[in-house]
Amino acid sequence: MIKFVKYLTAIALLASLTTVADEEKAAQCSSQKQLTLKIDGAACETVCAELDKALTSLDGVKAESCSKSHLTKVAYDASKVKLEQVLAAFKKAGVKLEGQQIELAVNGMACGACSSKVSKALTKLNGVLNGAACHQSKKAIVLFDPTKVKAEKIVAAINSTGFTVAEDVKAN
Ligand SMILES: [Cu+2]
Repeated sequence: MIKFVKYLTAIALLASLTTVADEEKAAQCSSQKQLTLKIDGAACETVCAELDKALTSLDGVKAESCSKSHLTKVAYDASKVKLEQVLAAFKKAGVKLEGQQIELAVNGMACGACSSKVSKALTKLNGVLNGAACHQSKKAIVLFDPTKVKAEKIVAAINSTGFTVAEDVKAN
């Protein structure tokens, strides 16, 4: 009988633990952000490692830099750290940050004229450093300054051309 009671207590405890874990997960979802940042083409493996160290020293930040693609993938908790702090870590590590990069799936582009229409709309935007759409891959790759323009505005610019972004970018 005692064993049975212990068993029940364990289940109750387990149930309450799962609830806490779920709540934590929900909170993480709302403040968890992911960024892909383009870095200086001169950054070698050692520099990338230094950069990752500077980034992960921040509370709630995970980072992985690739010295081949020159992209740094950063995941951070916006309730613990601000974007400005993330960007400051690049300065601290002595790495020139070219901008934030997003890849968007765009519906409706059928030929080169379509993709150049999208590309034009992108490069016209203030804060966009480079925007290129391709009708073959049906994608637009945009490099921008995240302190000047938001991903939502980039999506709106694409949608204004008559072609539509197929995904939600709120996570960016
Ligand atoms: Cu076309």
